[in-house]
Amino acid sequence: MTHCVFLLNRARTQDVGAGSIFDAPVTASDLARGTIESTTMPANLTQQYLKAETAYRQAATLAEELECLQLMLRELPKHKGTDKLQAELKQKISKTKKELQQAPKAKRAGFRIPRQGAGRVVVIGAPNVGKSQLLCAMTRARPEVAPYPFTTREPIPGMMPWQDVMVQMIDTPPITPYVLDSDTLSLIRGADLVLLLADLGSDDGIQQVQDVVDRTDQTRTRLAPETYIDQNDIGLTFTKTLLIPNKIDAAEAADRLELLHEFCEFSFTEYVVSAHRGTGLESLREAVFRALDVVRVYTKMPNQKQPDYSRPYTIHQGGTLLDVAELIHKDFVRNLKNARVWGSHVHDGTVVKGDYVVHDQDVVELHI
Ligand SMILES: Nc1nc2c(ncn2[C@@H]2O[C@H](COP(=O)(O)OP(=O)(O)O)[C@@H](O)[C@H]2O)c(=O)[nH]1
Ligand SMILES: [Mg+2]
Repeated sequence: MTHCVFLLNRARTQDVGAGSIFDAPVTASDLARGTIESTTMPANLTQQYLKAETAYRQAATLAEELECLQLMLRELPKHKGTDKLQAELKQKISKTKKELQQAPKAKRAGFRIPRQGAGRVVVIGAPNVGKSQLLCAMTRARPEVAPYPFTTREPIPGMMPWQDVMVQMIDTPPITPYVLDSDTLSLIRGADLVLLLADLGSDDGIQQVQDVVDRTDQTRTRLAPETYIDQNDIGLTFTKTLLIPNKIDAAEAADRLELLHEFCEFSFTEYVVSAHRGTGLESLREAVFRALDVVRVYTKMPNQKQPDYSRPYTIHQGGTLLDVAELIHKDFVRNLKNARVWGSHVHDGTVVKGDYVVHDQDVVELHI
């Protein structure tokens, strides 16, 4: 954990490290379901490995990528089932080292938006589907909305409030069979969730959303109902995606929605909205938060009566008290004796140890 903690160490930013693969290691059942192509035995990757892999996906620089790859190699269980992955990792490490030596410093600086809030959601779609309109409706960001394509040329971040947390939401340039820029791809790769917009306001909407999926399928950054990695091919990632048919207020939108279901065989969960009128946006907000798979934890000092309800820490579902401590300060991790917890799953003030799995909206009082 020493190398990739930069993702988790940003106290008070509610930053979370990764997508839901934390909680669901890729297993033999994924292989059996056929979601992962493989003829070899399952690798049974560990949580530590998957954490490193997620950090790799979200790495902002080549140097970070290299560190994460090296950590992945160290954490990889070494047995027959992981031979191929080991070889690929080693290859990737030496390639990244070379790139690091050659790359002029500016080359990969590229476009970076710092992660903020309980998670990162990236809004994608064909031109004119209403991506910018959705961001305007759900955040205070004001990307330009216009009735012609290619208005948005750069990713634009905003913060979506839901109850007492904020979720980062990013507007992106459009994707067509011919246009898909590398910044958008890396945003998708590092996102906790993708919102794939479909246009119900135009007869071309169905073909366009199919084109977006086909286009990403040609890359190694793909869309899927759940986030996972291909354990036999380290560059290939799948990011959890919700399908958002937009403009349900438009004439003939309901008919187009039926056609969409008939022609596109997507397995994404769907939320139908009108970004313009606001229809369906409340359900979407909640779905976005739930899809992040995080829990909120409030902390309180031993001498305080009330916890600080204004700024919950967010960590992945299944995370422990130690994970919370890590967000606060590394000294808390080292010196944690025990904690008292108030919440829906325990009696008030129950004394627990660091391995206690926190639940949404627990209040914790850490003792060091
Ligand atoms: N009827 C209707 N029009 C919308 C809706 N959302 C966006 N639009 C319109 O669709 C056009 C493109 O929107 P924009 O957000 O710029 O699309 P982008 O290119 O995907 O960012 C604009 O004229 C918007 O007013 C909606 O929910 N209903
Ligand atoms: Mg736009």
